[in-house]
Amino acid sequence: MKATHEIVNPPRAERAVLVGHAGRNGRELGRSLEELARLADTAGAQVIGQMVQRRGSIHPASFIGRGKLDELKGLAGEVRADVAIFNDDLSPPQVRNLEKALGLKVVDRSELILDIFARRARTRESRLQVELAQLEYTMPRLTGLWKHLERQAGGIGTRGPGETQLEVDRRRVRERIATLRRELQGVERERETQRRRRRREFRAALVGYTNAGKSTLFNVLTRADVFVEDRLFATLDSTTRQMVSPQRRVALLTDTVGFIRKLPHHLVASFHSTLAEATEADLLLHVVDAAEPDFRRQIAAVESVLEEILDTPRPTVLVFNKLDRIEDPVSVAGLRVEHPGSVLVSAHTGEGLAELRALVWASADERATRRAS
Ligand SMILES: Nc1nc2c(ncn2[C@@H]2O[C@H](COP(=O)(O)OP(=O)(O)OP(=O)(O)O)[C@@H](O)[C@H]2O)c(=O)[nH]1
Ligand SMILES: [Mg+2]
Repeated sequence: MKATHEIVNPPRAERAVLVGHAGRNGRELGRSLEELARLADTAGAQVIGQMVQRRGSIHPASFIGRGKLDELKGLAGEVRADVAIFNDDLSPPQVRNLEKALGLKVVDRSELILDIFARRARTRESRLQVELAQLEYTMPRLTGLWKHLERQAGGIGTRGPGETQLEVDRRRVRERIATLRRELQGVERERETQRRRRRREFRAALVGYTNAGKSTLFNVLTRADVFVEDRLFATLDSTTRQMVSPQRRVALLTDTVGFIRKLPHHLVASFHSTLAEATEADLLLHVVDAAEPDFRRQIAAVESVLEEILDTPRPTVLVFNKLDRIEDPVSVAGLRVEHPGSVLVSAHTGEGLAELRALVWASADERATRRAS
């Protein structure tokens, strides 16, 4: 019999419940959960519920306490959730225990960020970097599972098929990690050669929190056409272009991957070659979304990643972007007072860009003078 109609199942977004732990500061958690919701959305999930543990210490076995666990199970059932996304990083046994108790997939913040990076990786280099970070994050989980089974088994005749499979998995992951490291070393060598060639030119790099407007500024400053989107982690690869002054002077400008609070350490490590473009620049332009109420904490998060990746501190200028979205002139004046030496711009209206350009050329002059003397 011929089918008279075709049933098409559009890929359904995963239904997600967010779980946060308040620690001391409730307001901070609110902002952090908003960000988690944006991350979940970027990863293609639909956020349909949220639960917060306000008090109490972290439960070693299940992260949240017994009562909250029951509450979460109830909520997840009610809203028909597919996945629970935790705002904090969980240990491998915690994930296992939670999945078992809830009957749901459980994902932590680092895994979510890694997943977004994996979806967004386009070039060979970023794909290798993301896969390496993912495997390194997964590895201890496999190990954890293995130990857990080992303990359960024990005694004669315990070399069962399950156990062997895990051993195989673990070896495969290790082998793949080794291959990825080797391939990345090759890519890194290529980049290093490229960078050495550029060493004579003055180099500035745009760094900053994800969605601050780095790529937009990059496009305006270099007349390039880099992908811009109102989503987190639009950029994963660094791009370098020339910036040319009216006097035909040339500097190199690099657009880089954005940072975020609690950026998984493995990602920072495996994006080393991409970030090297930024860390070797003569000048860092730290772009801040001035319209974001939480911008101070975002600045701090970026500074802490920079500290992790820089051998020596670099000359850095704060660039407050999206000035067009701030209506209150008082808060603009406040920014100037709070951060002397910063530049206030709008990549959209062009306001302040002349000042930003002048600052780059002044910094280039300074370097030229230093080198001449
Ligand atoms: N209103 C306003 N929006 C801006 C401005 N600059 C950038 N945006 C918007 O902010 C969003 C993020 O811009 P991007 O340039 O992709 O930000 P990014 O810092 O490169 O982000 P990642 O690549 O994710 O790190 C986009 O929707 C831009 O259109 C600005 O000056 N004013
Ligand atoms: Mg970008």
